[in-house]
Amino acid sequence: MTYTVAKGNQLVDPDHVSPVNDSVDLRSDTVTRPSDEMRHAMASAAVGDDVYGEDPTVNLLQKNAAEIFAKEASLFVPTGCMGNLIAIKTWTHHGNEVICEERSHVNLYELASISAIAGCLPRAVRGGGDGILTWEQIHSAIRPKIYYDSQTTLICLENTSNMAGGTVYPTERVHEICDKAHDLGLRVHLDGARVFNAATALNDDVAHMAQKCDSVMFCLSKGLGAPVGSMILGSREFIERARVYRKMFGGGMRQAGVIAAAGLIALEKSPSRLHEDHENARHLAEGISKIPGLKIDPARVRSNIVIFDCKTTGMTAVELCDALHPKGIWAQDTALFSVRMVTHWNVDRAGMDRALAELRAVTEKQHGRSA
Ligand code: TLP
Repeated sequence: MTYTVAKGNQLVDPDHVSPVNDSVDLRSDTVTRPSDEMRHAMASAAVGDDVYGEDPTVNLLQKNAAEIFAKEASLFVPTGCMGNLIAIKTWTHHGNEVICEERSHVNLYELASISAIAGCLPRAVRGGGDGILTWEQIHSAIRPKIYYDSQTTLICLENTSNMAGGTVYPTERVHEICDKAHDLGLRVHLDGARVFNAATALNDDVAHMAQKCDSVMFCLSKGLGAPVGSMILGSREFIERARVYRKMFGGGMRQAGVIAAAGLIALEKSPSRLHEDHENARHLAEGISKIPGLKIDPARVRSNIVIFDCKTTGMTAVELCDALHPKGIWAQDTALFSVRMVTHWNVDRAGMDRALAELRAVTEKQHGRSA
């Protein structure tokens, strides 16, 4: 038996995953499928060997991304995980410490590559309930410059903060952290997997938001809807060093223009529609807050991520997700009693209402059972 698909905490035998074509898949915005426009662009993309720097479509994507972020250069990478790892490896040496938020993706969901490959100690700091770090919290985790202490070299910020529920860093906070970090000779990397969602929530532009960050990673393959790919950005010198690590980690792609073509469309067209996903997320959160047994404060939903507590239903998050699944509603457990639903362009308002109706039905059924 082969196991490939993760559902809840479990691994699912793919032979038993029914092809529910009309399912409302809210497990993540990573599940988005490319638009027809993207598919056509992919079919007709001009390509070359990108390891030789000769793929015109990749080169255009890198140029456009760098312009949008007002950074000197950018690099197309296969995944967000690889982008973060390349940035961390480029800024650090083995034995260094990297400050990050406790629930951050680099700390919890990148298979400990920060230690296993970059050789660094993640210095995980608990932010507030919103997962947004303050300079004071970061400052207190910086190691003194003494030869017998491992040295802090990098701070990783995550915007939006995924596991805190898509929360958003105020831009002034990011600027303050960067200024103070730079005064101490530290670098700041932004895991901006969903930085365009953050920009939408703040009504700010990504160039201003990331102006002082030394490097940025953002994903084309989440809310922006491309099938594959992420970008890293920074100075020309940073990107030249990053290119070496991309190759070392096996990320040197050849005729990658085929996927970069979809990325170009994602970058051009998708940011301006993300507000729809945010409105759907707020609608979903408001509906969830009215379902007995489920807890969420809709006012805290700023972007496309909705995380709610199901403890008082008497079901664990895995049980709740498992009960929803046969009804065609797919959600993701993120802790014992915590369920995540992520809105994206493949699920419309009617899909949100279907998810709400099934959530209500499943929790009422459970209530009847335990009454
Ligand atoms: N996040 C995925 C899961 O891995 C949890 C999701 O469904 O949200 N940074 C952040 C903040 C992310 O949320 C993710 C993916 C990544 C990096 C990694 O991106 P990929 O999946 O492209 O390697």
